[in-house]
Amino acid sequence: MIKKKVEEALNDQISREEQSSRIYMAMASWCEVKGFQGAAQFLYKHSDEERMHMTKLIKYVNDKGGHAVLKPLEGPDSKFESLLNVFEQILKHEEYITSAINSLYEVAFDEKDYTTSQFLQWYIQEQIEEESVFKGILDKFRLAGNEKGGLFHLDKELESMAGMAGAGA
Ligand code: OFO
Repeated sequence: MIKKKVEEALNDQISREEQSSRIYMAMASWCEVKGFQGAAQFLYKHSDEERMHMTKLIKYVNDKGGHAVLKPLEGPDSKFESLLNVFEQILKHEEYITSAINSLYEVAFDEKDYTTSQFLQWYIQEQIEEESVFKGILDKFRLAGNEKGGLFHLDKELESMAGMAGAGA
């Protein structure tokens, strides 16, 4: 049976993953109406991946004898200054998620819940990969900023990343 403290910390992370999914869905929608079709596809896919992160946690909590509970969430922003601003916000958000996952790992470890610590390894690895993907995209923005049609090419590249297995994971 999972300890209450660990269950509560996991439930908080379920909310964060659900909120991540909503944030990226709202960003995808903004990109779509602004004509950034590649970025929209990339972010719709990323939103789906966050939902998968949420579902994986829900199933884990329930499987361990706890009860995964969904909480009310704030509405995400729906307007952005620019495409660059969208991706800057994503990296900031992912850095916040990384620190939340690290704190969650500490709770499980301190409670001597080594099964949950082991389960969370997947999320720790996932955060390393996500931060690296988004840092890479921001590097491309820096390069594209000086080129004519740079944003158009970047949007095309995001479209092809959306089509690759594991892109934006
Ligand atoms: Fe962005 O990885 Fe889950 O939250």
